[in-house]
Amino acid sequence: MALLCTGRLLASPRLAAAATRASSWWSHVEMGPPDPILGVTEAFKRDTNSKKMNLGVGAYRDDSGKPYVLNCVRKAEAMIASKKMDKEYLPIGGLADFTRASAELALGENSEVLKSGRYVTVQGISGTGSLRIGASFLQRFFKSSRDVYLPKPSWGNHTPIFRDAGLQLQAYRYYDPKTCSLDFSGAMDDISKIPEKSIILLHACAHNPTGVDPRQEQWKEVAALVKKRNLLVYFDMAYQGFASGDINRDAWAVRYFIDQGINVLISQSYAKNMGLYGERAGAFTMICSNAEEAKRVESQLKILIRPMYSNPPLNGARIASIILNTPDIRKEWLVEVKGMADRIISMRTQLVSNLKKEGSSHNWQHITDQIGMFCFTGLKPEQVERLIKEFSIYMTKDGRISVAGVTSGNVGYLAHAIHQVTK
Ligand code: PGU
Repeated sequence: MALLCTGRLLASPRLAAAATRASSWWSHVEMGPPDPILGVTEAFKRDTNSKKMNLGVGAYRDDSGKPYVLNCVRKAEAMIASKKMDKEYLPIGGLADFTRASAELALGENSEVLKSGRYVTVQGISGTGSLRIGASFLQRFFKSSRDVYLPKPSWGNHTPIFRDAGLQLQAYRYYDPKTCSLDFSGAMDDISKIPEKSIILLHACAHNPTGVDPRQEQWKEVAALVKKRNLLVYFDMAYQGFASGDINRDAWAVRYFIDQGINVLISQSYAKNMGLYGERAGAFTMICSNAEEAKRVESQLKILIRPMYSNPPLNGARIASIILNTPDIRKEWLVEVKGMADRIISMRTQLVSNLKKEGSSHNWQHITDQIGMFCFTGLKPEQVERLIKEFSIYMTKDGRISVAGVTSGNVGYLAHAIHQVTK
């Protein structure tokens, strides 16, 4: 009180503010940096240039640059509205029709795991929340190690997700900036040295941020190695269908590992492949040794979830569940996923041909070789800075662009700008 009174009497507003700060509970709280990915959108929104482009966040846009709501989603929403469904709490583990269909989507219809029931799937708050459930479960029950090995580089949020859950982050080589492609021998070498019974995170497909995935023969070698090293495998599958346009092809690695007897953990997201970003629909699956073990694990997952958010949100899971479980709508969804993946692939080709037209002599082949939502351009931080400042083209500092934000209307402008900063 005395301090506050002094603050009011001070002549300079700056001193008064400092005095008020000193008297606060939170005077020690420092200003944090903006988020490396979502902060890009904030900066983009402030820009008034009519040519501005947001290639930061991985969110799909149609060819006129607009957010795209899938037709199958509109249909599912109409069904929900017409049935006048209630708004009761979901069970702690989420909507059963949704979790069952999610497991089936990841594992494949004929999976032995589904038949034997040796798995548990709970609904999560999209991909991020699902990863966090897994991280917390590992923190509580994985006794042999605290270490999680991430590919270098990985999605920026992986580090705080695992760190905040109380685990320690380590890395294995993954990407070779010299060739803009997979450093397969580096990855194998590093993985072979990971202490036994550690945790390794793998991107199931469409690796973020590099757009570089192992080929099937390479995946086989990785599977043999992690089995030999007895590593716990955690798959982040945020882009099923988005890499190749085919949900089964994109789940190949996950299914192969399971076929090899590797009991993996899987996080899934419907943000990208159903365009349900803000609905926060996702799932977390653990493959167990048998159905009885799965029941025990499930009971503990529920105990873990209950004090975090009690039970998950209803609407997105309902939408996804209708899409996955209604044959006609599911068919339409598969066509739409392929449409999104194909548009991205065609933008990659157009970007390269426009760069050639501009007269760029660099080798841009990696733009078309890479897959999924992102292209890891190889642009240096100072070139990224110039693209933002001089051209209002926003992207993350590491030179990643979300190809989903490129359209036939702006690909020419993008190529021109990239050429200007790289020539
Ligand atoms: N895992 C990976 C590999 C991702 O790229 C993302 C999203 C997620 C999980 C989580 O997505 P959910 O929205 O929680 O389902 N990454 C995008 C979106 C923006 C962000 O960073 O959250 C990106 O631009 O990298």
